[in-house]
Amino acid sequence: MPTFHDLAHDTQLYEILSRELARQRKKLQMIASENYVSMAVLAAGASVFTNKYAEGYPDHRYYGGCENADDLEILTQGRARKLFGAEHANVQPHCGSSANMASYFSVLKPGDTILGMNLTHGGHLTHGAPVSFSGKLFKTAFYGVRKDTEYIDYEALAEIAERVKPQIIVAGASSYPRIIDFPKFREVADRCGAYLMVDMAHFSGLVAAGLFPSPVPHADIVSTTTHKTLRGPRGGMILCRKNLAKAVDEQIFPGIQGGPLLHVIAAKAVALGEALEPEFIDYQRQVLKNCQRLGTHMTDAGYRLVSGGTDTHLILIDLRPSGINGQEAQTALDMAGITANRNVVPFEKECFSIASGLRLGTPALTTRGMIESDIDVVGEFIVDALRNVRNESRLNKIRMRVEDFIQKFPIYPDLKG
Ligand code: DSN
Repeated sequence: MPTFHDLAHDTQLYEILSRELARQRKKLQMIASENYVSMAVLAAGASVFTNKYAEGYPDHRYYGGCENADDLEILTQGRARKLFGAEHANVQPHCGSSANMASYFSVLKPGDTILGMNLTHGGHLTHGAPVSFSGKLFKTAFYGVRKDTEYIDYEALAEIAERVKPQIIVAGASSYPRIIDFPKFREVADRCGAYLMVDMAHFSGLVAAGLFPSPVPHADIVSTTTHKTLRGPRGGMILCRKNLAKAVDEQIFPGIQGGPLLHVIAAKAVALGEALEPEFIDYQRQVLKNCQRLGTHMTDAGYRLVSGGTDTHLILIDLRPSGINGQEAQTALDMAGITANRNVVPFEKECFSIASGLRLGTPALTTRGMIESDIDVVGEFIVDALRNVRNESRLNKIRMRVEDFIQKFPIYPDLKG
């Protein structure tokens, strides 16, 4: 496997990579959409497949020399289908956005209507936000959460769907900490004759482990990224029923992408293989236990969790009662050696760049081997930092304690940087 030392002649790049490795090692990674891949995933991602063009699909390529690329893609598709019980898998999307774009293009015409989750209630940019291609090319309508419970308002969803008659309904979110009722979405979609698409990027690892309801039996199309709870390389994937396979494939290539990133597909194959192992279920169980514990810790310390808790790998803290905003919290945590991201909370007035919430996730810390008792320690660091956002010396002291604590959870011990 190539190592950092193969880069030693490029001192500028070597230095940046070394710093990034050190950052990932010594900070508490709590961005809910990040994880640490295995050495095997890293190795596949750095493999010689990076040299190969393979536009097309297995047995229908536009280049010679694709026999190994074909085997690789067939293997990866098979693992994806098996893991999620899907009829068809396209493993070529470079990212979640291109997976979503191809999903829309396979069943919609420009000007059709997407009904997606409101960005400020936890939805994603590509679910119809005006700044995204999805909001520029399509008409949009949005559902959200109830003000009282902060759970998805399924009644309002049904009413809006009835009124706007969307061609597609998108379920799935980036900062919604609760189980999603896919049969209910299906019912609503059927009633207005819409396709149902589920973007399971955040929780696809939990779905793979059987710990979050699978959208696959209910949705026409399921998109995902591969690098969040699924713990693979950065990339995307689409699962669909057989009747949409051709349309989806044509929209990825030649519709919106050129040559597939075969080295990334190789890394996806490794990650999907890992997700098929029984240990992956244990891992995801621990992700959930850790997140429950983190939620309890924060609630006990007086913080308000959006929807009152979590069923998933993430919690969303409403910071308004504590008198600080999301930007201040994120900056203070960073100084304290904790990486997280600010996030808007439902019905708030702040702009996205300030935000009133803080999103925290446990996938990466769990990969490092942390269990509930470790999460208690992490929770103490977080609370200490949030109570001292303007006290630089206190934040520095917390960072030193974090750096000491995290040494018990080494990551990439064989990588030298
Ligand atoms: N940007 C991702 C996240 O952090 O949730 C979603 O794609």
